[in-house]
Amino acid sequence: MKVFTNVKDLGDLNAALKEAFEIKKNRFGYKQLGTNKTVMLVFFNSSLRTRLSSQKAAMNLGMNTIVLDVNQGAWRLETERGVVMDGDKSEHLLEAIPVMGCYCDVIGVRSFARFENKQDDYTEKILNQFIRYSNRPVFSMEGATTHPLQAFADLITIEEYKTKARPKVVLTWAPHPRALPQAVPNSFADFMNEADVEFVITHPEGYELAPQFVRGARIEYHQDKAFEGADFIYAKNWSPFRDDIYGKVVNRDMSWTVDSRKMALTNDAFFMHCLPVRRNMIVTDDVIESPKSIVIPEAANREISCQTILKRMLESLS
Ligand code: AN0
Ligand code: CP
Repeated sequence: MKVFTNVKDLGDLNAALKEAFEIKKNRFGYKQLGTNKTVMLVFFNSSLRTRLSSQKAAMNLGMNTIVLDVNQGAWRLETERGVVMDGDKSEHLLEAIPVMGCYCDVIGVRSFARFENKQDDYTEKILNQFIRYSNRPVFSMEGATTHPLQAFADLITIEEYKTKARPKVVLTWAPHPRALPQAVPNSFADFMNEADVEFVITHPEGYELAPQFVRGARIEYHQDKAFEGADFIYAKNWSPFRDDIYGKVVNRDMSWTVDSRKMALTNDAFFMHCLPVRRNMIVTDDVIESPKSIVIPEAANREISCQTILKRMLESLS
């Protein structure tokens, strides 16, 4: 595997899940693969889970890890070609990326949507430069439009907790004070559309996600109706994709917060969220603390999704 940015990069999804569960049972069984190999984790944005789970996954495989927080200690990077660099940026990505590639075998990149220019975000301007110029396999640790390590971990978690062959999975928008990217819901939809689940998305009008991720999923604008009979509730805030309101907060309707009244409409559903979560905005304390909340095992599976990707990337070296 040379690139991991979306579900298609996994090939056969059932085979990928099988591999993930084998790794979970025997996470130190592949230590030889990573001996004398180095992964570089490049963060343009904050992280708790991705940072820690990726390092743990690399350790399990016997790899060394270098972490670079671009905004802390590195030179400020210019990302636009053709700019006269007479401002505050000392180095260009076009040199920085191949230099980073010299010191490692695999690269992970976190680079969120900037919401300055929709086209720049949706063409993955930063991540694609790493893919093009690093000369190394590159995996997304949340790009501008996708967060595939999260969605793969989410799918692993749903496989573990489901009690029927084809569960109903509902992705619900919920309010948040700041404009958040669409990467998590995009990837969740990307994966759920390929998985054997009944997939429903619910959100206020104006919050429609990009069609290439929604594909054939059912959209239900009435949140209560969407929750009926659900086996999994996956909550997430995102900002609008629509051109005229792209990346803006246009709705903070607290009636969309996931609470126990709404959970009572479901088929005793499990509650999921990628974290970090704002309590009593996205979800009430009692729901996230309930026995049906699986946010912690979901986060634990981030180690497994990342280890599966790193293992495949190591196997593709040489
Ligand atoms: C980010 C997001 O919504 O994309 C990261 C989630 C994994 N969340 C925040 O910035 C709060
Ligand atoms: N879920 C997730 O990616 O969390 P972090 O932003 O803390 O890495």
